Amino acid sequence: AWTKFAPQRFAKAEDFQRDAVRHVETSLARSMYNCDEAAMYAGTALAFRDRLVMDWNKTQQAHTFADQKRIYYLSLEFLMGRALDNAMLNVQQKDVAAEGLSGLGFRMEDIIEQEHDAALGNGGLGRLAACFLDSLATLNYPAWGYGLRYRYGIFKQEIVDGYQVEVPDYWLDFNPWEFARHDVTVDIQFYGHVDKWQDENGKTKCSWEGGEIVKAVAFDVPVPGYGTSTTNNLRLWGSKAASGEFDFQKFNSGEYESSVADQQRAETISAVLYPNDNLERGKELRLKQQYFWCAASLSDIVRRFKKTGRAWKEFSSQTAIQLNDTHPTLAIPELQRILIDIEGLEWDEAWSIVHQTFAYTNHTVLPEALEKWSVGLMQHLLPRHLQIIYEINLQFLQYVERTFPKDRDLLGRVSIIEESNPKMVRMAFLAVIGSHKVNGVAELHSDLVKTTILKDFVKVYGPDKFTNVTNGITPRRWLHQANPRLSALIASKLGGYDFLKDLTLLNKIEAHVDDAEFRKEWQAIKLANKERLARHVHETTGITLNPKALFDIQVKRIHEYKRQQLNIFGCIHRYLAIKAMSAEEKKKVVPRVTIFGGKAAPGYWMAKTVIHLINKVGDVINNDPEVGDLLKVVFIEDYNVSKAEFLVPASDISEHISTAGTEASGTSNMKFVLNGGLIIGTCDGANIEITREIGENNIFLFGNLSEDVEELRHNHVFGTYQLNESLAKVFDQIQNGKFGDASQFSALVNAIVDHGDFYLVSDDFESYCQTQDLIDESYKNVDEWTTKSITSVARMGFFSSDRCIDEYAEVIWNIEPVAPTKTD
Ligand code: 26M
Repeated sequence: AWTKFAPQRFAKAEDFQRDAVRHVETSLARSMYNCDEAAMYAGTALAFRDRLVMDWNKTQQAHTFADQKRIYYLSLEFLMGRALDNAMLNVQQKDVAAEGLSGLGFRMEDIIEQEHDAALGNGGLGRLAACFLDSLATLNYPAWGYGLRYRYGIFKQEIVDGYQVEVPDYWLDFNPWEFARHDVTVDIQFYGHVDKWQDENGKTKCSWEGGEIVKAVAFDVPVPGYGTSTTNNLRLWGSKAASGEFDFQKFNSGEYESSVADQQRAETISAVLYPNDNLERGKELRLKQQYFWCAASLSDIVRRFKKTGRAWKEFSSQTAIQLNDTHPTLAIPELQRILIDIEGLEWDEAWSIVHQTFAYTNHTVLPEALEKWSVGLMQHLLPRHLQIIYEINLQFLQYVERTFPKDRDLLGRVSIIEESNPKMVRMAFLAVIGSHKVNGVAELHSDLVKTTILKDFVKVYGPDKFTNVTNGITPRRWLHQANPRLSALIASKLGGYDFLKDLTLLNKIEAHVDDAEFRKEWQAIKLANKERLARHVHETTGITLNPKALFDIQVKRIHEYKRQQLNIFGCIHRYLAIKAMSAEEKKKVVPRVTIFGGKAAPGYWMAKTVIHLINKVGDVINNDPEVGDLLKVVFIEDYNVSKAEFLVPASDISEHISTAGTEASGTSNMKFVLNGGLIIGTCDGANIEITREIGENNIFLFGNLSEDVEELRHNHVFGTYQLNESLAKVFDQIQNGKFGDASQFSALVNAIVDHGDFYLVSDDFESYCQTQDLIDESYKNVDEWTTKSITSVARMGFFSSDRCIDEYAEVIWNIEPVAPTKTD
């Protein structure tokens, strides 16, 4: 009976207008005579939020009623981007809203632009979590995400004189998408000590006493699926002081200031996202964040389970918890602690529940990214957890010793505790031991996990514990939302938008590859997307781009292993070649625009130097009249999800050129190909599977293979190699001051010339440049290029995050969807 109050689907534009205007006038207390784009954004968001909320409530009720196994995705990062456009498209009402807005005198694009990105993540790992939430809801899985409600997301990047400057990203001024649940709180303990005693049966018991308490407050964000009423929940925890507004004790005794300071200290826990990508630095506040979030989430999950009245032995058949990298590994000893110290289970029974509940996804094999925490710090912050970790380790090592009695070294190699000075807790090992499945994110990566960092664990557990789930991306955001015209063209050939729910249907467009009209529209869409990007570049940098030029894009975090330096050295090489050409020769050159974007971690000097060099090289090339349109080099400031949405559809070529064996998967490679761009890439991460799907004629691969990397590095260390000649000429120019003060770039050059060229830039340079030449040749043949583009898109169905989530559901979680409730 209550459903009659539910907001109705907007049958016509007027229905939407009525709700949006009502929100502007009542929720915002603004007159429509004084309604700017920001206010209209708010009204629109609130009108759609009303709809989402009804579906969300019904979904949660239905999931409680179904009482099936749930999946909890624990991630310190959710790189959600904007929500409004996605919400309108997922409930399939964007057209109605666009008509309504236009009737009120607004343009849809301008309204969408008002929204601040939710940038609670660094890069690939955080965006993957966001794609997974979209797929989980779309596929009707009963799933919750758990994360932290950072007050500051990833910093905003400004480029000043060619240098990166970091500016805080305060994003919570107006956020209509979150609901503060001030009644859903958890007390989180830190520090203190462990008391040990005998209970009435003579059993030894432990309890964690003293220390300090911080309160976790839940903030819930609705996650709508596409074309379904299922709306899942993303729960983000914010921290605040435990005693509420003030510690009255302190307040009354005149310690006003210290009471305020306590409060601020508590709020610091969820204040800021650590801006490192693939680098671990061992900061105490980061460990506090991790425990705060794990403990709050686990308490919430256990509370929900206990409400069902089921026995503990059913916990792992009702609950799957996925660990997004090792960041939530403390959830393992935390659940064990809850079960034995608080719920009174025996160790063995508790441990079998824990181990059946968790699964761990590894996202990197880079040694500097593997999490380790000093035993001293853990002892101080989480004394009971350290004890439990030691006990887990003891039992594990006893098992290893029994099973492999002759291999004494093995014990030291697999121990959770690294016997270094100081001693360290190896989080990846704890995650492996506490999980029933471990997966990598692309085939090559999953193999490398098994043969390098977790080799000994394959010996201990056998190979079946380790598996691969190749990453995917949501076609809703990365095709339909980012490239509506391409999505519409595909729909026109496929007789509708079913492909957005089953991306393998894309293969049906291959039948139209020779259809002249279709090809013409395909090309026109790419050109229009490039024109839009060119407008953005002109407005933000003053640089004029020729939209007919070959657009070459590399956007991702700046990191030595991703080798933006290879790309910029390649640009210099191309520039030198153009400078040496006659007027006749220049006529044959394919004009090219090379676009970079990405953030460097604030403390990563080498990465910041790469950004500086890109900007300086751009200054020289873009202002050289002898070059003109033949080459432009552009750095896009503050690359983020929203910028990706217009960059990805505008590329002819994108670069995925990591040293083989270093990029676990990559996901932007999938986004670019899905939008009709071709790629230049190494045999690394998901590039390999993309090649297998689309065919090797449709991708430009180059460079050394992963299996040869070790030996090549050896050659550098022992001086048995020669710096590539073309690269040497590039370095000459840099060192001559062609791009400004040479000393600024010496570290970058020396890393290659003097310090072993760890990422093998020199070894791959020749092959990289040759492949770029091949790309130019291929681009000249418009027909051939268009065929490659269409064929590639047709074969990208495999890379939907829906396929990926279905694999997790079947192989790792053993969970089934819940039928959605009817809408309206
Ligand atoms: C560590 C310590 C302190 C602060 C942050 C970190 C940290 C943050 C992110 C460490 C690693 C982080 O992410 C690793 C990552 O993003 N890996 C990427 O995961 C993607 C999704 O699976 C893959 O596609 C990328 O190849 C992989 O680099």
